[in-house]
Order: sequence, then C-alpha cells, then structure tokens
Amino acid sequence: MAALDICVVGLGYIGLPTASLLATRGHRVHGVDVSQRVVDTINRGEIHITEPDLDVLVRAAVASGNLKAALQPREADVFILAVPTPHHADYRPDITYVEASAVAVASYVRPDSLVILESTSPVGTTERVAELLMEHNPSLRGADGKPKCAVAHCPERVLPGRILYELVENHRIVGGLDARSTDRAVEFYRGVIKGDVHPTDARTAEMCKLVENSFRDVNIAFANELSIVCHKLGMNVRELIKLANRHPRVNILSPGPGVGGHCLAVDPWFVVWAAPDEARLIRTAREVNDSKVDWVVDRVREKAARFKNPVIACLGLTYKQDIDDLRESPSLEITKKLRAEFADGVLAVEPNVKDFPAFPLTSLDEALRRADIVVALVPHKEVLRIDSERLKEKIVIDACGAFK
Ligand code: SAJ
Repeated sequence: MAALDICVVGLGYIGLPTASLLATRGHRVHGVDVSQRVVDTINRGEIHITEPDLDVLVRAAVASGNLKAALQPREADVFILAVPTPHHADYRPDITYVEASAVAVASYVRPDSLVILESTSPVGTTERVAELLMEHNPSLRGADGKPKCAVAHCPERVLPGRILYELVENHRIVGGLDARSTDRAVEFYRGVIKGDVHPTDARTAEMCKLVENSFRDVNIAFANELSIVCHKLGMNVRELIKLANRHPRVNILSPGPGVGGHCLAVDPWFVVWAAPDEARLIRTAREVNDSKVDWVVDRVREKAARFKNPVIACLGLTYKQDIDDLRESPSLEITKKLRAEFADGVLAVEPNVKDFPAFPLTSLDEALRRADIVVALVPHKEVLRIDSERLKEKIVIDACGAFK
C-alpha cells in the first residue's frame, strides 16, 4: 500500500499502538490527543501507559519521523477515531468523546477521505459520526444527503497485555455506512494487518463488538456465581472447574473478585440500554459480576472479626494481572471499601503502579511481613511467585486463584 497521511485521534491504549504500528509501516501519522502531557511524552519517544513492547515501538515510530503528536488534527487520507466510550451513572452510553472527535476532525476531512471509528460504540454511533462530519463541514454532504467521504466502523478487539500481537494478528470486522465505505475500509485494514478482514454494515459491526464482550462477561459471571455457590456448599470451586473442564464441550472461565476494565464492565450495558426488556441474561451477568466486590469484602470482614486490630494485605489493585490499568477495577474497589472500614490496617500492594494519590502503597515484602490476613486480588507475576512458606501463619483469602 502506498504511504498515506493518517490522523489518529485519541492516543490511549488503542490509538497509540495503532498510530505507532502505522508509522513503522511507512505511513505519515499525525496523532492527536487533548492532553498536552500525552502529546509531549509521545513526541519525546516515550509512553504514558504500560503495555509490553509499546515503548520500543513508539520510540522507533517517533525516531523514524513518521509519528508526530499534536493537540489539533490536520488534513489526512484516513482518520481513525479511537477515543473512550464510557457510560453515564444510569448506564446510558456516553458518546460525547466520539462526538467531540468527529467535530474536531470535520473541517480537515476531504470528500476523498476515509473516516474510521474504532471506539467500541453503541449501535448507531457511526451514523452519528457521519451526521456530525456533514454538519460541521457542509462540503462533505452529497446531493443525496449522504456523506461524500467514506465512513466506517472497525471495532478494536485487542487484549490489554497482548495489544501489539493482537493488533496485527486478530481478525477485524469492518462495517461501512455504505458498500463503498466498507470496501475502502476493508482495503485499508488488509494493507495493515495479518488477520482476516470481514466486511459487514456499520450497525452489525457495532453490535458485533458489544456481543463479543457481553459473551465473555456472561461466561465470567457463570464462573463467579459458581464460586459463591461453592463457598456456600463448602467446595473448592477451582478444583470443581478444573474437573468440569475435562468434558470436551465445557470451558468454564476463572472466578475472580469481579470484572473490571473499560470494556467488559461497560460494553454489555450498551446492549441492555438498547433492549432493556430483552437483554435479561446480559443485565444479570453484569449484576452478578458487580456483586462480587461486596461478596469478597464480606469474606474478609468475617475473617477480620477474630482480630482486635487486623492487618489486611490487599495484593493487586489493577483490573487484571501484570498491567497498570485501574479503570473500573474491582480490586481497587474492594481495597477502598476495606480501607473505609479498617483504615490503615489495610496494606495495599500494587507493583505495577508508581504514583497512586488516593492512599499509600506498601511493598509486597512488608505487607507479607505485617499482615494477619492476605487477600490475593490480582494474580500479578509477583503474587504468583510468593513462597508458600510466607503464607503459612496467615489467613489467606484467594479471590483470584493465585495460590491454586
Ligand atoms: N476475568 C475473570 N475471569 C476470567 C477472565 C477475565 O474474572 O476467566 C476478568 C479480568 O480479571 C478482568 C476482566 O475480566 O477484570 C476483563 O479482562 P479480560 O482479559 O477478559 O478482557 P479485557 O477487558 O482486558 O479485554 C476485552 C477483550 N474482549 C474479549 O476477550 C471478548 C478484548 O479482546 C477487547 O478488545 C477488549 O475487551 C476491549 O477493548 O473491548
């Protein structure tokens, strides 16, 4: 593929790896972010997030001269919108960042440009992007009222911790607003990734991503519900799951302290919001997974009742292992709730986070030395490596299967 001018809006967990990959493939990439700190960090060839090997890729991309970050967009052949899509307190999707990014690029989009929305989005968002582009740049509106530029949705599907591998290897779903948009976007991704590219329409592509994450959330909810049932029946849930999974068509996932991150804890609500009376299982799964936080806190409280001044070590605060991402983290929630009850008797350990303003962090070694109760919340590699001798005299609550 000939080198293109590409403008990537949102330089976070998806936008930054994508922009860097495209730059190292020879495209001229203009990255845009609203944060001056993020822009400056990237322009120094450094990164503001933790992801294996991303530092090397960004350094190479910036050193090649093909990746530059800025606060403002500029004209390009291809625009990629990779901004967050959270939900409101009542679980209504919040697409204001997507809308703002569409408005921000509108005047730089040409009729021959391709605009791709990669953010996980509620059904209909790609259409909304097209509307905003035409509203803020009337030269993009065709005689038929439809956009002259190509507009498509291609949901990101990468797993934090494996982003660089999955960015290239995963299959992608591409849905344009019309057949021409789909073809343009399919051709673009086929030139960039190794995985297959599957064409569809924009709404199906939007729904596909939501369904993928809802599928995983529902399956984790099954495992989490089992852990609560097994506790009641005095059974070891992990042994049970291992045995059940010996069946050729059973594959139960792993129970944990709840489901976190900006994806599984958020996206299923977009389906529930679109079909509140119909999406009953998806809603219940969300509720089961969310309820796990209080259930773990209750287990700790039960054990702590034996001590006058219990010292409780919470191992791990991030939403999953070996990353620094605290978004929607059930482990952080559990630790906060325990701190509200036991104050400085709670020692929080998080090897992947350096600056944590909310409360002090304790080293793993000190926490293990001082704790009466050890609560394993995230199976970080440091937690998996703990010598069982050090846990002998402790009460251990293993919420994440670290000490199986
Ligand atoms: N978890 C469990 N038990 C399990 C697996 C996961 O409790 O057996 C928990 C994790 O600890 C974490 C949460 O679920 O708190 C989510 O972790 P994850 O590794 O399942 O997924 P994410 O949120 O990091 O990434 C997901 C991925 N989606 C699917 O696997 C269907 C990824 O491919 C998506 O790109 C990403 O969401 C996204 O951005 O939407």
